[in-house]
Amino acid sequence: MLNIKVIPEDYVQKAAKCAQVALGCSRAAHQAALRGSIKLNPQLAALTPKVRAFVERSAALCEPEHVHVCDGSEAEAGALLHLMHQQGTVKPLPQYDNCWLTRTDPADVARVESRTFICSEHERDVVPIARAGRKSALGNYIAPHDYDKAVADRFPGCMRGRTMYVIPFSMGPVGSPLSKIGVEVTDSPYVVYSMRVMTRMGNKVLEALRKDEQFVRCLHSVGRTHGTNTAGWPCDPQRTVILHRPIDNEIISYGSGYGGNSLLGKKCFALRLGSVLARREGWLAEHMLIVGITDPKGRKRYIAAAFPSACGKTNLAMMTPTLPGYKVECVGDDIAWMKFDNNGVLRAINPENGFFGVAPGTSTSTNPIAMASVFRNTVFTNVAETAEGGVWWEGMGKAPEALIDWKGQPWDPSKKTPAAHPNSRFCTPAEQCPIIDGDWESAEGVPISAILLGGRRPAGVPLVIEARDWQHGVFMGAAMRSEATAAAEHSGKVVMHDPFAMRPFFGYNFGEYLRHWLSMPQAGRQMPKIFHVNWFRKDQQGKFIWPGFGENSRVLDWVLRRCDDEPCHDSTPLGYVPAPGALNTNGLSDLNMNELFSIPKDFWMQEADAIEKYFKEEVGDDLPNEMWDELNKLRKNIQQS
Ligand code: OXD
Ligand code: MN
Repeated sequence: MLNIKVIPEDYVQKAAKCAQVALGCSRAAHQAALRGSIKLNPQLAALTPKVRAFVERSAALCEPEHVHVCDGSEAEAGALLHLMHQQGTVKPLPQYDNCWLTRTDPADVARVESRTFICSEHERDVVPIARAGRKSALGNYIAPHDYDKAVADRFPGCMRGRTMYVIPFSMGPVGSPLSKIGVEVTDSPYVVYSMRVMTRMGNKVLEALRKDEQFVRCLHSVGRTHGTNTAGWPCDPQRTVILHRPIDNEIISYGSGYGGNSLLGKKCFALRLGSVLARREGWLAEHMLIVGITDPKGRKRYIAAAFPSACGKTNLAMMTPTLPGYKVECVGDDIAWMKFDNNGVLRAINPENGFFGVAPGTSTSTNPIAMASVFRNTVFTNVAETAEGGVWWEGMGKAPEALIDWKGQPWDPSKKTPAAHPNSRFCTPAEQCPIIDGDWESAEGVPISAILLGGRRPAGVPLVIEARDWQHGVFMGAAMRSEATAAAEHSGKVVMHDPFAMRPFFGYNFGEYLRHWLSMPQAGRQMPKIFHVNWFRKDQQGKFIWPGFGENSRVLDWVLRRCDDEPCHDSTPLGYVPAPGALNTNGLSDLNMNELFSIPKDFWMQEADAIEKYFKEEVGDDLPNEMWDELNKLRKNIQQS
């Protein structure tokens, strides 16, 4: 749980009062707190009353030197870059057009799941009831009292001497009925600049707020600096905490400037709070890419796909298909908000406006489209720098002679440390993607025909399996597992359970999440088919069996044919797989189809045991019975095979 510092009682009381002032006290009280303490920017007068009250309360708590309301303009973005350059946060990359390099503090390089909490009155709102005596690791709960204390311990005066930026932002196209608005206040110009890429922000959102004043309050500070790169990257890694209080539409993040910890529209809003809103309002907020696929007959369909962080979502979202006649267009690479429309069609929007993609592994052969997107108007974080003022990362191609590594030191390949951090990123406007879909900003969203689930499974799991029906698909999602990646603080090649690729992002009890998914089929709705895919199976020698990347279009071809109900499948104990010859493998040599699709009985008996253990230990009484029914079916099918 939270490591709350022991501090003198009178300080706690003072700070708690201050926090109360900041987070929902009466107007009179916060005005009293403000009196004489900070200079207020005249821009504040233009804010709607609720936004202004939030900004003023935040300012009273954090005591910034200045408050700046972001308009989202080019001029503002230029000024931010200039300031960050002066402060040593970014440096220009002269080899490209308007590209910048940031090196973070080495202690602030990824999402910190262990310090990310959801607050609610009852623990069970957030964490499933696990087997007696064990605490479920699904969902990190914080009680309201500890939440307030965590804020009181960290925020009072934390922005002294800094500017507090106010970022009005929209998740989704401004004005779409599927979009939602947030306001993030932050003391990090890097966050402002990145939010301008990752969301729609500025005056147009303030305008929208004048019509509907509802918004999610996001408070962020990099904290009173205790990092090592204090000039360029202020942060307070020892005391980092990321808090969500869904009942109040509130996110509060302290101590980290990195990605999902600080760009609060992304994981915090679009997934954690989003999943709560989605359940309340009857839609789905998911960790999924969205892609449009046109087949050789010219028919276009869209699919959404859930893979855990750093498992190739961006690659699939921007795939260059090798199958002749196919065309792929990108709607989004990380998050999907999906809702059934009045005609029963599931429609999806990408709530984001940019790509915050993992750089290592991206190359002209793995993802030429990303490579064609990222060398303009991009902030690179923690990649290596070349002598010519360019960037490099592992997997991009041959390493240039002289490199500066992500820590700013000359890189010595003999030391075997990576030149770029494994979770180094590019932050790039989506509109720069050469295959961005014509409808990527469509207000009503794009129609979803199929949902793919998957992960990194080196052993036992076939290339593609179609769920027999929706309930079976929900079970597949609940049972998802994947090798850990560098996107969060986990290390090693351990295979982790990651249901629906949402394990770090559930905003409420996972058992209830499953019930919500199970409630989706309703009269008049056209349910998308659900598939599980695994591009990462290895042979006895540890080599990938399937070539992946553009060749995954062969799997998409089969998926779309199944969406047309073409009888090109065989039934197996796990679900449907391509019938012999149905997966188009023309031109692929040395492909061991038997190994790719084998269903080893011992492996699957163990897998069923692991799923049972996980369900019992992590979800317990909150698991819907339908999931036990599906597990029993799986066991029976495997036993009889
Ligand atoms: C991401 C993640 O940054 O999933 O998208 O960690
Ligand atoms: Mn992600």
